Amino acid sequence: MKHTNEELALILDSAAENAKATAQISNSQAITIEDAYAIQATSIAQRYKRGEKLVGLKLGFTSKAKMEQMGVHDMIWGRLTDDMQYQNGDDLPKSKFIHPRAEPEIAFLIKEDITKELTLETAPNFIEGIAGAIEIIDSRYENFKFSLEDVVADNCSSTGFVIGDWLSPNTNLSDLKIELKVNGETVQEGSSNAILGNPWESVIAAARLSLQYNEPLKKGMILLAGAATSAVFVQVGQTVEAKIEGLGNIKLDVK
Ligand code: OOG
Ligand code: MG
Repeated sequence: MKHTNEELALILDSAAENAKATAQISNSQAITIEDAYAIQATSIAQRYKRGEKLVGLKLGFTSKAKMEQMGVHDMIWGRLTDDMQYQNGDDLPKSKFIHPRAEPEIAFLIKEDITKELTLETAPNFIEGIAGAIEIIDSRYENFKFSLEDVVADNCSSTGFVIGDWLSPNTNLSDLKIELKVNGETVQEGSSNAILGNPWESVIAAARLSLQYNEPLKKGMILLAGAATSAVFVQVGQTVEAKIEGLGNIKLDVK
């Protein structure tokens, strides 16, 4: 059966709210990338109606590791709300999610509203802080499988994130060792350079996309640059930790 974009948005929102997987849209109907971003916006509007606030944006598929793991080869962006944020060391209640995965991230804190495209030279002027982070992704689709359009419509699997201590925007981001640990054991390893060659390129890309899609990156908002490594499924009883050279450790206990 074919659905309207509005109907698809409501299906995805309710899959997220009830932690119950839904069928991939692309299994039954073709949508364009424009449809997918419109569905994402309508679906997130349901969260706003429930009182959630937009606190940031995220990029996806900025590294080869992620593109290869998920079989999707274009950069995507999604929205982060206050309800998705956890504090470092928090418990992560697995029952709120369908099949959550964790991935190590680098986060930027926006210092000034970004109203124009940026370059490697100008981007630092718009950044207040840099931090290590973990993103929890939870595709609303069965078996965590999707096309590019499917995942964009599903707000790029966004479901949770936790940010470490904010450090100076002058903090070195070049070739930092990034590890994801489960119960103290390293399960994924990569370099910050895996993120578009330089994580600052994510700030530039996010500025461009936010202007293109008219979702401004404003002072105080968070940007997740996209994972440098593949994501791992998390299970109850695990401690999941991101260790990012120079940016510290970020941890969640899956309960
Ligand atoms: C989509 C989200 C991708 C990243 O950091 O690349 C993403 C997914 O893998 O489910 O957040
Ligand atoms: Mg991510």
